Amino acid sequence: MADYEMHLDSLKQRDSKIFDAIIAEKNRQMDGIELIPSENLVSQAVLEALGSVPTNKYSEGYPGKRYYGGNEFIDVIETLAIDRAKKLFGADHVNVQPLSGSPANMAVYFAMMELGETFMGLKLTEGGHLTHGHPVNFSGRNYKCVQYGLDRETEMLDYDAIEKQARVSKPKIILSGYTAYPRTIDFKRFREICDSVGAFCMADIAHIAGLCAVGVHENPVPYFDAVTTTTHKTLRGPRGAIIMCKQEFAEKIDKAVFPGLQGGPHDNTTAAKAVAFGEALEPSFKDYAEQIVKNARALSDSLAEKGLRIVSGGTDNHLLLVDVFKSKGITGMEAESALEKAGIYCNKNTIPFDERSPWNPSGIRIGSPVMTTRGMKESEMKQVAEFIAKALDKHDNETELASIKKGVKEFCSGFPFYK
Ligand code: DSN
Repeated sequence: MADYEMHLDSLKQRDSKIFDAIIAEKNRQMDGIELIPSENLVSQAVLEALGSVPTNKYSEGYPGKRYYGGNEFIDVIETLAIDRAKKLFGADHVNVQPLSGSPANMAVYFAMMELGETFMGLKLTEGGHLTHGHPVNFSGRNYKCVQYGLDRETEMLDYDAIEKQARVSKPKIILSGYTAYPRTIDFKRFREICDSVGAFCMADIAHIAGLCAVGVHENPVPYFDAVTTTTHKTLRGPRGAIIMCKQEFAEKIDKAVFPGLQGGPHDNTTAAKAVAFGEALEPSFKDYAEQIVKNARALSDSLAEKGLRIVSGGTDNHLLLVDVFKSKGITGMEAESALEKAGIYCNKNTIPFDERSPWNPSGIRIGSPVMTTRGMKESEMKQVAEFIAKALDKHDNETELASIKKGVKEFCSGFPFYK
């Protein structure tokens, strides 16, 4: 654990307003229970790489073939990031330049489809992502997107139904991998479905990448055509993304990233990605990933015991969806707001077949990666569930919520991370 403020001395002197806001944000992160499943806390080494001099450099192109001089050491950094990601996921080819998850998905579509062609992805309201074909997003506007859904009864994927839909719509790409799906994904089945209709087999494993890297969730990388992931969720790296693909698609995908969609990569972020991949290659990362799932299950069980309806009846990964509308008669927005006042952070989320709008849906989405990074285990998840249930019960009582927040802060002080 490093002294966070010590590294910001110059900033403190140069720009106290930004310094104060950064310290306030650091304190918020440390004093609260962070349950947003797409967030994590990076190591001091990752933070240091992010705040380092490669941010000054332009390096359009790829290692050994750049459009600017002076890239000798940037090539070392990017090659290390590529090699570590290949080893971590068993990938043939890795592009480490995508600036984030959306451009990574865009690059694969751009490489593998013509505008107007058809692809399949899961509906946003049932756990997919905006870039998986939502009509307001580039993916839904530029391509013909056939959206699949979940089974109403189980609230899980129905592979037979997806296969039937694929036979009818004959998509160019079938995309699996989700942002709000608490269950195991049968990637092998997706590969079979793609093969049966001749579709390009793609996954977006942004949420579960850290689990896939160490076999805590099935890893699709070795046998899928292309897999995208952000690097900052369960993978616990800097904000950014990578694309992994079979060698035969490497040239097309690299060209789609640069010069197709992006200019110069963010080399400081590439350095931080390399550091995070190095950390994920350490044996302790597997313990971390296993604990993420144990903690999510413990949280799910404890919340269910307190009468909260957990979508699909539980979780197999790092996240769960809670139907607060049915369980407590409050909306996802009201729940998110009450929890925030109690120092507990989550996000409102649609649940499958939600009759409410995405802006004020029936559910909340919560996850265990951050609290697991802080060293919490199953017994602490019971306490977290206590805090959540109490805050939801007292959602309209500001005094009670403020008092819970004090308890949350004290509880969190037992699990320090950034000093
Ligand atoms: N915004 C991310 C999430 O919270 O799941 C997905 O990109």
